[in-house]
Amino acid sequence: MNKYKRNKISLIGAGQIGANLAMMAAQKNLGDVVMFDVVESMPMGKALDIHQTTPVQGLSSTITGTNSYADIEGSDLIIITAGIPRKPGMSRDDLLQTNAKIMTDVAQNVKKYAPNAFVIVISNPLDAMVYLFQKVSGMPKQKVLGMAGVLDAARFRTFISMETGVSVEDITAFVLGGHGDTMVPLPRYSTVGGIPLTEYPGLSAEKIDAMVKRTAGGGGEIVALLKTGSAFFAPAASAIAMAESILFDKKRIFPCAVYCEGEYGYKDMHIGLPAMLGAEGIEKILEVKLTAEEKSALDNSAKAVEGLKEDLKRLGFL
Ligand code: TXD
Repeated sequence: MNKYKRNKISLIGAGQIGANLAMMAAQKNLGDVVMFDVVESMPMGKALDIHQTTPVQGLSSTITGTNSYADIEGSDLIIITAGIPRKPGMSRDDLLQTNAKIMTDVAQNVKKYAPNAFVIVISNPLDAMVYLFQKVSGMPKQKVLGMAGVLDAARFRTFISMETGVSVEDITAFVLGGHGDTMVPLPRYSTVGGIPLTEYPGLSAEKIDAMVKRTAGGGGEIVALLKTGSAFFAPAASAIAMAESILFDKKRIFPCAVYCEGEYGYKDMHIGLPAMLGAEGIEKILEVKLTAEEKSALDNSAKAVEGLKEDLKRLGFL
């Protein structure tokens, strides 16, 4: 096979995040893009529109839309955003049931048409959906991962930059745990120009605490401002950074929802941990020392994720 052949990237779900993924994948020259959605002809419309930006942007990727899973055949990478948002009056169980049904269908089709692909799941509730995808598809654990931590860390980095005035380029952030308000942003392992946040001159513990809280509620803040839907630009950019690290074997370290086999004491679950992403997918999971307080916050987050897994069992999906 020609190793210079373009990658095929299929997006399952062509909604808000899906459309931005298509645009960014083309802009980053990741490969040719296929947009799949169950809504009739909509992905074809969005794909054609995005394809028509390529002559103007000077890009060579093709972008096609489809309502047929057969068109994702042979994909190198799949990014899943399929799902429905919580509607007024809908219980958590109703939402979980609906999205779990969608994810089961997606997993069966991805396994059928693109069993060798890397898979990045974005759909919520994230940690449960990536776990379900892996169980239903049976695809290799090191090739199936969830996007949440990159976004949460990006939010933390943005807030640190807003507070210190330092460019986001010189800021790193470390976030562990499940996606949601139990996530664990770790100031001790976050840096400004290489200086741990906790040592940064003039930054009080109160200010750090406020940024940690704002990060944990970062998704809700945007939902409240938008009034309809949830964040889509930064989530798309985050998944694209993960995709780039895998497809170009960059070996970057990102917080990702990964399958645990004893790391940090967790087994048979997906939760956000720092991972090295390269040509093999998840090439390494880093275990760092945590204080008793940090570990108990992570345990609390793991408990919430475990709860979702139990719900999936109770509802008959596992
Ligand atoms: O950090 C994170 N992981 C997240 C997750 C950050 C932000 C948003 N996050 C979640 O991503 C959000 O809660 C949703 O579950 C997904 C997708 O968000 P998006 O904003 O793109 O939602 P849309 O615009 O509603 O798009 C979802 C699309 C929509 O076009 C549906 O028609 C489609 O999913 N859909 C399906 N596609 C394929 N197959 C099936 N069965 C299907 N059902 C619905």
